[in-house]
Amino acid sequence: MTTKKALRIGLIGCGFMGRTHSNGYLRVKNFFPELAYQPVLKAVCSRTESKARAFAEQWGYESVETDWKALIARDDIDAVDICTPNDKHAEIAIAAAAAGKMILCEKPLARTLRESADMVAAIEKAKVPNTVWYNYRRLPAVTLAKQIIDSGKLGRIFHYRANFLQDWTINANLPQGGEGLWRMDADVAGSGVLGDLLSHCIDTALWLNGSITTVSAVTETFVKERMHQLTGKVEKVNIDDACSFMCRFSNGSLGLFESTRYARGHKALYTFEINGEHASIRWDLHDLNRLEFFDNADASTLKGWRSIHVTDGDQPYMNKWWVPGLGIGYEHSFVHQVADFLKSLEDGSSCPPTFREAFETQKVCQAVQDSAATGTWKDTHAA
Ligand code: 4PW
Repeated sequence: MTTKKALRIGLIGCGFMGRTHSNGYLRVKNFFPELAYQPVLKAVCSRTESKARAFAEQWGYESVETDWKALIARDDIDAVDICTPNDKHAEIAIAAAAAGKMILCEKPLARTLRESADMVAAIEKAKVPNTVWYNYRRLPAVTLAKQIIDSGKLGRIFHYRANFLQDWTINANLPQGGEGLWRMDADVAGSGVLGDLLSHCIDTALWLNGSITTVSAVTETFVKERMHQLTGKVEKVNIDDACSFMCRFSNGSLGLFESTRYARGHKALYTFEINGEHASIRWDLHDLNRLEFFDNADASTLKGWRSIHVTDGDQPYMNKWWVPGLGIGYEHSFVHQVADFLKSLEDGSSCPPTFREAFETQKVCQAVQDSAATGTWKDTHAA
């Protein structure tokens, strides 16, 4: 007999992100036993019933729906988790908010700034708990970076540098659109690497280093036409295959961001480096339990980059897992986000980034898009 309060989840979409979130819901109770709420996997929704049924069986959902509106209408769902392709985020979130459901929305918030603004308005009108799954914030080493920066150890910050590199779309014969390839279709995704990859870098940067004021960007689409899986025709490719931008932060530091799906040899390399007056920090997703730290206050004979293996119980989230020296992985960032969301329900706090906070990332993305289109610097507040 559990004394926990149930948070009844309705998951919409059962792709890659549906799996990462479901895994988070399933594991949280074992590692965060103190939480008052416990997720109950009530229903999963996919347009294809056989897919929903197979997913429900694999992950333990009690029931299936094939129409997301039916899922939202159910009285036995407390929270709607949006894991659909980006073109459905706004419509579902606005309807779910109107139905009084809590919402956990996969990133990016939406395809456009307009859609994002409507989502923020809907959720704030409904006053329902909400969060956006920018999961990398909740890797222990990234959270430790936040703690170090907030403690003032870096002093004045001069530079923020981030990359997100992949190589899976180099093949010119790869089709666009439809099952598994909607990220290649601008009508569905809204953008290419900007929304898919750089949005992560922007979210982390805003969290660690504060707001971005102006941007100057370039984008490129290396393969101009691809077969569209749904129409069977060769169609123009409208996503950005690569996107780089430089920017100014409101704290006076300069930023440099690059993302591409054409960096041969890189599968998902997310890195950032921050250079301050007194110290620097760098992090690499491929070695995600490690934070590198250079402190100019060290004795001159000992000065050098420290390699901090972030596995100690005193470090963020790590007292929940194994014993010092034993690392955790990508999946745990989602477990942590579930845990933080459940905690926020207990104490009435928010679980960042909320829709309102993720809207700031959308503003930067819009300014980047506008800058690349016009070849001029753009203010993010004008976006
Ligand atoms: O959100 C991103 C995805 O769309 C992920 O963090 C990495 O890049 C892995 O897949 C894509």
